[in-house]
Amino acid sequence: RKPTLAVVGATGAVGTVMLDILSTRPDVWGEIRLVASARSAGTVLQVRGEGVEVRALAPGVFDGVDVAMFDVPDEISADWAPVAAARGAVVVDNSGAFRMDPDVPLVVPEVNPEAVADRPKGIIANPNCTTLTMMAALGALHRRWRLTELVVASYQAASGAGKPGIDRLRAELAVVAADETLGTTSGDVRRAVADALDEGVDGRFPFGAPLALNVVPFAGSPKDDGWSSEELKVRNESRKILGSPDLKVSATCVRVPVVTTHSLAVHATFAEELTADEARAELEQAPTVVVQDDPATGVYPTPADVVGQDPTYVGRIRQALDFPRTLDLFVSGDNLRKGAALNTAEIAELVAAELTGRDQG
Ligand code: 2RA
Repeated sequence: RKPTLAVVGATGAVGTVMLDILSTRPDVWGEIRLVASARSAGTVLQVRGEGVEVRALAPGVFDGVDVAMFDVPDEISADWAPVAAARGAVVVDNSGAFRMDPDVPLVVPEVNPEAVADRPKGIIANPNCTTLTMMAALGALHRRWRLTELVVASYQAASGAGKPGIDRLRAELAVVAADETLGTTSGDVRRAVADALDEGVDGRFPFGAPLALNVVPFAGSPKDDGWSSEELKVRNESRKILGSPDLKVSATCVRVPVVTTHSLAVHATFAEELTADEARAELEQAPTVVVQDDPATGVYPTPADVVGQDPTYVGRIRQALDFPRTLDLFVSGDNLRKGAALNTAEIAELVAAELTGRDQG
């Protein structure tokens, strides 16, 4: 029997990509149930070429479900993932609610697939998209040279904030495209966006400042000592996924006016000396990593090219001039695919293989 899958949060930005992924990957699922808030119940969405009616989130929707993928806000996962698990589903959760719970594995299939099996709560967590964007590449390098220090700056797309984030960026872009004088004097973009969109009073812009014609050196919510939630997630989650509790990590998370695809500038230090050529060769062997690295001819990853693709793209691989065990590199990955839906689907497929094997055994 093929396992039954529930997709909770089927109508969101990640949920929409998930339905596409489920329609194009090898089909390991029997029934696929779509679940969302009561507001979306009754909507019919296409998955695997068929219309499926969305059900309202309620305990009964998990009856008979083998695997439940959640892509909903933290507080909804916190309440409902245990409900699904109690009814017998293995939950793969893409919220931040359980990622650092010691009884919940945090899984990137290229790095720590074995962790899937150790899930005392019946819940497996999917990492934050910013961390995930670099994990396939860093995992490959870590296996060979052991990562000891990681300094990153992120370039995060608007869709990290879901559909509202995409809508907001497009609305701001429409405002600035209409006036070619904008971007020439201090505060002109801020005033134009605030006036046109009527909600951007100082300090209340959804991204903290206008995102069109701008970059915003903050992503996530404020935490102690000036850090953002995103920056702390990069640190904590990288340590957990790589199994390196002492890994030194420092991150600066920045929002850029890109619709989808996060990038990171990575400064990674290893226990062993390595050259850029050795690292490039290692990354070329990694099945889900694509190396695009010939800057002299303009070959490097950019979000506009990477969006919609499954692999992690890596370029600008350099040996840091003053640091013999350190590489500098640039990574781009679609934050809705590998950064969210795809990694969740891959984890769910590992569970499906385990359940199917158990049935056969
Ligand atoms: C963001 N990483 O980019 C977050 C979403 N999970 O906003």
